[in-house]
Amino acid sequence: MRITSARVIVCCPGRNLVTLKIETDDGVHGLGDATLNGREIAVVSYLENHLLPALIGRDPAAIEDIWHYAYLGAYWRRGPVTMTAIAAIDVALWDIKAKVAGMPIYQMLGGASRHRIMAYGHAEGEDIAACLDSAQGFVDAGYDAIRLQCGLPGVGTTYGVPKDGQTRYEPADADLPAEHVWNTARYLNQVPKLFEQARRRFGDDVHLLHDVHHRLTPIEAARLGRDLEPYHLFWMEDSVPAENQAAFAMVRSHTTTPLAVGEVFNSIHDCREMIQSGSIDYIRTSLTHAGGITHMRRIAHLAELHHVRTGCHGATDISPVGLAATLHFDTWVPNFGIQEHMPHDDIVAAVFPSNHRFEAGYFRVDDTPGHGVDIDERLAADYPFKRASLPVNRLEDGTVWDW
Ligand code: EZ4
Ligand code: CO
Repeated sequence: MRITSARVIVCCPGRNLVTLKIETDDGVHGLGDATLNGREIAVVSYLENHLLPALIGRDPAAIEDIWHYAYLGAYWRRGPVTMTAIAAIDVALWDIKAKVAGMPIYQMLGGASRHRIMAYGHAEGEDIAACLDSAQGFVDAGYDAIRLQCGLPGVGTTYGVPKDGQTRYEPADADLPAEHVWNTARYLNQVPKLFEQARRRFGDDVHLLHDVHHRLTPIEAARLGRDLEPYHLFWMEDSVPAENQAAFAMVRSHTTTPLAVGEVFNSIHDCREMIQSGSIDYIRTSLTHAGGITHMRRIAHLAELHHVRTGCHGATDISPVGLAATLHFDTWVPNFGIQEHMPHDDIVAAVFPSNHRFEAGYFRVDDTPGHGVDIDERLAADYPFKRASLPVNRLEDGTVWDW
């Protein structure tokens, strides 16, 4: 069996999504997600100009060999663009291998460790009351885990809070970056109040999560972790920027609030030190941005040795193809923790037909051979690429800050 074609399909059914399609002389094809939110065309170019021409004529079954050919063959290692491009190839090849075997991908990995996948929903609101009302909807729908994000008094919109008149903060839709304002002191005072009220309203049985989105220094994160301890969070995510992995050991030494990190990582080397030092509880690397199934397995195995569980990134910039591959990984991975979930719009679901089910806060993976998602290329062509940028954050004095 040989690869006969490999091409990239870019579409924007409400948000930009990049898909790699690999075809073979047997007529079997595989799909991989190559979406890097706000930097989509960099990955398209990397694939089209550098990686795809070298795939033609190769045996699609040689996944490890092709992975290392792309990774070592670049000479220039790692980075989100490279690792997203490699992930797209990896997932498309796993899709082909599993289709040829007549099995869902999770069976190829070693079989199911669980029959359903716990996911957390995103409750959002301009203020605490609006966020709690949003969370009530998830409680009523049967979710066992909810992420809470709310706006800050007098600060305008911020990460995780819906834009005026909309129900969700995603997707990025500004041609050039919107600018937000950030105030750490108000944030540190607001978040514990949000969780205090959430526990009072929803009781102890629901898992509550929060995403700091990299905006604190280590000692500020330590304070927030401590202040949140009475409300028993499932996790506090991305509390500090993680270029300095040792910062997490410092946060860890001050608080028992569980720590999650990793959606912006793209390789095992980005999290090795913090996993091995016992500084985190959940690793959030996404299969789409960290080298696909082949590399995520390595991260999960390292994590398992150190009591770290997975909590894969699953915002809507992970396409239905990337999400499906993640669901197979989640079904197999022994040290599963939780899966992030934001529903894709109906039009995205129409472009990417799939039988995976989501009900009352849990995914159930479908047994179609491969990862189980296809693309309607004719429909995709009706939604051409539109440049879209993530926002930029500034302090009130104008200093650029983490968003
Ligand atoms: O901001 O995926 O935990 N989820 C997140 C996401 C990220 C987006 C960026 O593209 O932090 O909402
Ligand atoms: Co996050």
